[in-house]
Formats: sequence, C-alpha cells, structure tokens
Amino acid sequence: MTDSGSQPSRFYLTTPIYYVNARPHLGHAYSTIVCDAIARRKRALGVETWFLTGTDEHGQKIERSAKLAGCSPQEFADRIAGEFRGLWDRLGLTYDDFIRTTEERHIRRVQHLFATLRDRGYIYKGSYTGQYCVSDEAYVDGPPGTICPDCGRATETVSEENYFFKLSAFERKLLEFYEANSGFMGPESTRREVISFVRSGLKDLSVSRTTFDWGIPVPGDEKHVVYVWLDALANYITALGYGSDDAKDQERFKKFWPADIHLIGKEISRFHCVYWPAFLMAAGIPLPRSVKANGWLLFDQGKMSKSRGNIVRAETVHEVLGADALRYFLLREIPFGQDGNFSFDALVQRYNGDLANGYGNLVSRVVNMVHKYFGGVVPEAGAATQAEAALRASAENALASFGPAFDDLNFSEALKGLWLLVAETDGYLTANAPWKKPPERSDADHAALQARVLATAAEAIRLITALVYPILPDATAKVWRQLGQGELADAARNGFLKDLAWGGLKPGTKFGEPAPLFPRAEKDAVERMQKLEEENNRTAVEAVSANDANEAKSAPAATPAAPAIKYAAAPAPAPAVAAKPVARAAAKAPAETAAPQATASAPATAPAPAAETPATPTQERSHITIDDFTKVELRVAQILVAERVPKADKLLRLEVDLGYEKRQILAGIAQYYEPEKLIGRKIVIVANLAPRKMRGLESNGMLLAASLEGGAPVLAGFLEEVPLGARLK
Ligand code: ME8
Repeated sequence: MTDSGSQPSRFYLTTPIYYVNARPHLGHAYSTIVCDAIARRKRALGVETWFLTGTDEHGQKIERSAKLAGCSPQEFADRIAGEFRGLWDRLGLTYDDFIRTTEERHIRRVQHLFATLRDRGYIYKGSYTGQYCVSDEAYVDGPPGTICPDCGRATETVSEENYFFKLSAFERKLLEFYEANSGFMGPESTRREVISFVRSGLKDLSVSRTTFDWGIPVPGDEKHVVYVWLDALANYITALGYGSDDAKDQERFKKFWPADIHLIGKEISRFHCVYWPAFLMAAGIPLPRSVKANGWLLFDQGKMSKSRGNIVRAETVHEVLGADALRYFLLREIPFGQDGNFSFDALVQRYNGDLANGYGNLVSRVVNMVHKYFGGVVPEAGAATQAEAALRASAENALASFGPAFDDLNFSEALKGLWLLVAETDGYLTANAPWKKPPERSDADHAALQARVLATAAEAIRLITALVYPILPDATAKVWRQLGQGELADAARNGFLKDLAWGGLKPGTKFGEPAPLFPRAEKDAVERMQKLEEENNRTAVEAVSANDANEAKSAPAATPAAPAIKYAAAPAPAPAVAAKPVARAAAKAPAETAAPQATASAPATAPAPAAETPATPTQERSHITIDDFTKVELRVAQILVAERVPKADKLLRLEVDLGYEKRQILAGIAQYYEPEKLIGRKIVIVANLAPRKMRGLESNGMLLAASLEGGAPVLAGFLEEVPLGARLK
C-alpha cells in the first residue's frame, strides 16, 4: 500500500498575483501556503512541478496608492513587491517563479496576447460610459451612484474610448465547457455562482483604458493601456514563456501549460472562470484544468482585509510559533473552500494540542527511548503481535486515505485522519509501556517487547512524518534526521513519497540526537502576538500619518475635482449650534464613546433653534486665527458603507467617499443613527486628522455633528447639492 495514487507527470499551479497597494497579510499568506503545500507534495511524489506566484502592479488603484504615498508607481510597486517576496522567502515558500507585471518579459508577452486577440477578430474599438470600481478594478453595471456589488464601495463614472473584447461570443461556449468539465471550478458554491452569472448573459468587455497611463501600452495605439485584469490574468502564461521567441521559454510553456490549478480567493472567481477562459479560447490557447477558490479568512468577524483594518500579519505568527504552526493551523482548522475564523487563541490551542502535545511529544518519547534502551540504534522488531498488526493496519489505512483527501484539497480531513494515527500510536505506546518492566516479565521478554514496540512506533512515526512533510516542512526535516533518515529535502527531491510503504525503517539504523520540535506555547504567546500586531499597527499608523503629509503635498493633483465652497459675500454669523466632532475620540475619551472634547463650528449645518442649545458665551472663548482655522481640513464626504462595530455599542464603522479617495471612519453615533439609513448621505468630515485605532479598526477622520445638550447629535449636512471632496472654508 503506498500513498501516491495516480499522479500526472508534471504539474503547474499558481496563486493569484497580489496587488501591491498594501503589504501582505495572513489572507495572502493563506493562499500561498496552500499552494506551497500542494507543490511540495507533488515534487515529493516525483511529479515535475512548477509553482508560480507574483504581484499585480498596474492599474488605477496602484497609481492612486502611489500618489498618496508620494512616490512613483514603479517605486511604490518595487517596495511592496519586495515585501511580498521577502515574506514568502522568510516563510520558506518554494515558488519556482515570482512574476511582477511590470517586468519587461510580461509586458512584451501581454502585448503579444492583445495583438493575437485583435488579429483573430475578438477585439474592436468603441467607447464606454458607465461605472467602474477602482478597488476591484472592475466594470459595474448600473447608473451613476451604483455601489460595487462585490466590495460595497462607490463606483466612479468613466467615459472613455476603449477597446472591447467580444465576451458575448463566448456565453454558450463557456457553458458547454463547464458542462463538459465538471471539475473545472470548485467549490460547488463557486461553480453555481459562475454558471448563473454566465447564464444571465455576457456583455462585451472593455479591455483598455485611456484616462490614466499606469499600465501596458496597447500595441499600435499607445494612448490606451491594457485593462489591468487582462494584463494580470495573462501572467499565468507569460511567466511560463508564452509569446517569447526564446526556445527555453517556449519549451517551458509547452511543458507546463495548461495549468493544473489556479488557486484563488473566492471573490475573484468571475475573472478566473469567465473572462480568463474566454480570453484563452479567443487566443486559441488551451484552458486551465481547474480553478479552485479558497474561502475567506475572517478576523474580528469580517473578511481579513487592509481596507477593513482587521489584518494580522504572517510575520507575527512566524516569530512566536514558527511557520509550521501557521501552516498547520490554516490547513487543519479551515476546511478548504469555506470561510474560517482566525484567532490567536484558537491558533495556540491547536498548536499545543496537536503539535506540542500530539506529534511533537510522540516523536520525542520514541526517539528518547530508542536512545535510552538501544543506544540510538533501531532494534529488530521481531514477530508482530496483534497490537503491532493493528497499528500497522491503521498506518496503512492512513497512507491510503491521506493522499486522495489531500489531492482533493481536503487538507483538514487528511490531517484529521493522520492525527488519529498519531493518537493511536501514542495509545499503543502507553498500552505497552516499554519503559516499565513488571516483576513477572523476564529481562529477555522485556527487551523483546521494548524492541518490538519502539521499532513499530518509530515506523508509524516515519510514515506520519513523510505524509505531513508538505504541511510541516521544518519540523519533519528535524524528525527525519532524528529517525536517521538523512535530509528530507533530498528525499523530497528524489520523490520519496512515491514509494512510501510500511517497513522502510531498517533495523540497525542509527538515530540522530533528539531535539525539541514544538516547545509548548505558554499563556503569554497570545499576548506576545497581540503586542506584535499592536506595535505593527502603531508603526503603520505613523506611516499613514506620513502619507497624509505627502497627501497634503500632492493634494492639488489628487483632487482636481474638489472645488472649495465659498461663503456668500459676507461671512455668515456664527451659528447657534456648536457642531461637535463625534467620530474621533479625543485622547482622554474612552475609545468606544469617541466623544472628543474639541468643538468646531459647522457653518454649513442648518442652525437649530437657539433656545435649545445656548451658544458658548463669546467672552469665554479663546480666539483662533484664520491660519489656525485653515489648518483644519473640512470636506464633504458621502457615506458608502455603514455598519455596527461588534462589541462596541456606540461605534459605527463608515466607509466614506471623498471623491478623490475613500476611507474608513469610526463614529460614536450608533445609538442615534440606524446604519442602513446613513448610506448615501453626504456629511462633513475633518479630513486631516491623524489616523487612530479604536477596537482594532483604524479611523481616518472625524465627522461633524451638532451636539445637543442631553439629546442626540445631528449630523452636519447640506440643503444644496455639493460635490464630494469640496472643502469647507
Ligand atoms: O485580487 N482570506 O489581488 P489581491 C483568504 N491582483 N484569502 C485572502 C484574503 C482573506 N481574507 N485576503 C486576500 C487581487 N486573500 C488581484 C488578483 S490574479 C490574476 C489577480 C488572497 O491583492 C486570496 O487568494 O486583492 C485573494 O483572491 C487574493 O489574496 C486577493 O489578493
């Protein structure tokens, strides 16, 4: 009985290429770690494997992020791409190639693909007026003001000359393809969504942009840049060598294309299961064998993402518990394809339960006893009793079921099954207690029992170690040495999993020195990780503040459409209502109540009856100069998303659109405003406040409201139509 099943002779798998608008977090690490585990297993089965990852560096979103950071898009992309690659290296991920879409090789080959699509009659020139979501880099159907159905942000109206791809011509072909290839998309929920999207009708797709230039020039018409999703999806073939004249590139492309798995997050299935196959069909290139979507890693009850401000970095877990702990947790805890919660507590619990007390402890017991009783040399097991036969049968069972479950991406099930064998081996040891000699047992019988039990348990450990190698590469390499098997990396390179079977641990094998694998995590592990995240968030906030300074510098360029509102000839009299900023807590206020001490006048707020709210007597106020006032950047913003913050009765999380950018603000108005009723409402915010964290979320600004004694705050607003981003002066 071996583990290998039927395997292809070569295998190509890819991660999404990640946007360089923000640093990597655990969500990105999750998809990349899954691919790394698959790639390691395939190689260890003797399959020639190519594992591609990389970064997606063009498009309007990156251009804007760079502008905000005060540097060129290329400098910005270089920095963040370096962070992704550096992190993957620190985590020991074994990608074969890391493609950046700003590389010359990619640019030339995308141009080749575009020209091919045009030459084959699938691209024509037209013009597009409609909605565009910059965050998703996606066209959205609907009138101006439509909210992006995927991310919930406001779309922008674009009107420009474009090249169009005849996507509509592929509706039927795609449906036929899905029908004939039932394993193409997974999980089932993704498959259903994609099919229903295609059935609802496909419109031609704009595949170039003309209103900005951070992209790949369309060959022969360079005022256009290639739509960033066509550019990005093409990485899966350009990295292999599609469109290259070089013989080696061509050979690699021929060898590895079509891809066996495009592993992606579920939110980008439409791009991978509809647009990408259609582009390939149009270009006459074979289609990938499968697209598999992982679910979302959730943290603080929401999808872990930079824009929500609820991220955890892989570096933190790596530093405290090691990369293997993170890999094991992600693959064991979250059934692949489903959303799963991440928490430090659950991570430490799994680590202690399964790794420190489970596998780690088992290895240490057996290796130490082989050293103690047999001088570190594997004894002859002798004749097996029923107990050994039972353990062997379980091990062979695990060997037969682990591979198919893993290859179906059921990592959690595969590990669960294997850990039953860990527990059984542990139980077998305890039941036979080779460390305890009952008085009635002769020395010779006891030595025979010790030999039998330790050799059998060590063999079970060898199989467990080999199987779990793709998930715990660092720990298993240590165990392999302790079992006297040499370097696991060499064994993996030589396809050792292919011939894995019971009975490989030969008597006479000299064990290596015992060494700790997973030291038990103490209570402070959770605190240490939380602290590392807090420290990182603080530095990030400082970095954002620095960005704000840059933003101020580049404001004229970034906000061309943000006219200032001027008062009529004479300044309006001081309004009777003191508008009080309610979003950002002043230093002393508890974070949740977010009731700042400072007040600011709100000239644009409709005055409330004077009787209700007496104005502060002028003589009690200290005056500020006009220069002081102009330091406060008050701007018009529109609420796009409003939702309650879990476990914070008073806080609402808002995403607001300033016209030139979107941001998150926390406001202490949850007791007075229903979140749903706020969506679409125009408000006034203090746009240049330093960012601040509340309940783990970052607030980037403060909204203005009239503060009524003993009553509900009233949000500042306008009677006339005002453009987003307009400055109040
Ligand atoms: O979408 N849970 O890039 P991106 C699970 N550039 N996976 C997550 C995650 C989470 N909370 N957050 C991110 C793009 N991911 C495009 C892709 S491909 C041709 C272009 C993972 O930086 C997941 O794989 O937004 C998701 O699809 C990907 O990161 C999105 O990365």
